[in-house]
Amino acid sequence: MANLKERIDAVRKEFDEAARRAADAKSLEELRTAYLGRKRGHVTLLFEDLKSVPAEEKREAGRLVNELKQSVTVRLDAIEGQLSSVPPAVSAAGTDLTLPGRKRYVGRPHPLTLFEEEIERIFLGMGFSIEEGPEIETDYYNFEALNFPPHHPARDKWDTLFIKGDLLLRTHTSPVQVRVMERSKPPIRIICPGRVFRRETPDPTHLPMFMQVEGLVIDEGVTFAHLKGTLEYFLRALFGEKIKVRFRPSFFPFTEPSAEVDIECLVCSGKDPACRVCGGTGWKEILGSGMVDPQVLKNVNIDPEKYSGWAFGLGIDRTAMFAYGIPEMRYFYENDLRFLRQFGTK
Ligand code: 2NL
Repeated sequence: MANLKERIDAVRKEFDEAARRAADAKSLEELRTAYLGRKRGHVTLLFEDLKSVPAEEKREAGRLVNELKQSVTVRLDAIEGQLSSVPPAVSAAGTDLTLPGRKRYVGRPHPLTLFEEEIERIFLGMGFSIEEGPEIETDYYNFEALNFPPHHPARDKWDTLFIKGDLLLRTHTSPVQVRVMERSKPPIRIICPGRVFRRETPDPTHLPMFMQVEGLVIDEGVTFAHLKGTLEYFLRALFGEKIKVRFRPSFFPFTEPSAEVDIECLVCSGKDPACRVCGGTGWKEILGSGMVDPQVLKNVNIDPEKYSGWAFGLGIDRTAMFAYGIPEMRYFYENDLRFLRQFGTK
């Protein structure tokens, strides 16, 4: 009997230690089998040993073994309850499962891309096609073909970064139009969107790199009336049917006559003499345009006696700033998601 008591105590001690290490369902099940298993469980075997205990001590010995079985069962059930009700805060791999998940953000087009596509949609609807070309150009395509003689002071307004020899960063997308005129026959109806570069000190409305779209129409019998009608239609499609549009005489080396086109100030409608956007004039310049200079047509072997055309140029960044009421051109290029997320579909 003393022998059996010692073994009961030893089994209890071993079980207590093993129970402290049982951390998952698998080790719990192994523990249950090891102690309560029908044939070879440590507790089960103690019941076998009862048979050899003298009759007068059987009662007390039976009580002790039953008590052990009871406490082992209760402890195993308690561990099982804990494992199923409270998920561990830190998984086996060391991940803290109580932390909030990481949200995935869906990308969307850049606001300048959206605005460019809006402009493209309007011109595509009028039968124009879209052309692209290199950002690194030669002096010929960027200046000479467009009627800027070498060293002419008119080039100062379009100063840029020269790369090597006569390679430079294009100051407008006109060289794309020159290339199209060289390789195709009228009628031509194209727009050329893209990145352009100029020597500028950055400020809220100027950057040395920005986006431009130019357009060109060449055919027989094309007049200034076509220029006016098409650009008015475009501006109404972009800014709304009711917008007021005006044409002012201007000068560009590659068009004659030339005109700048203004729309009424969307911010103050001409009512604020101190308006930051229009300077109190009530008008905002949106684009430059004109009839293609006959010399430019000659340069690309199009006969100016037979054909005529008109062209325009518009800054995508500055027009998008005006359309959306953005005070800083740099916002477009800082990649701050708080700014970018405000545009396009949610
Ligand atoms: C402006 C003015 C303009 C053009 C661009 C052009 C292109 C060829 C021939 C003739 Cl190939 N003209 N482009 C014409 C007038 C104005 O842009 O202020 N842009 C922001």
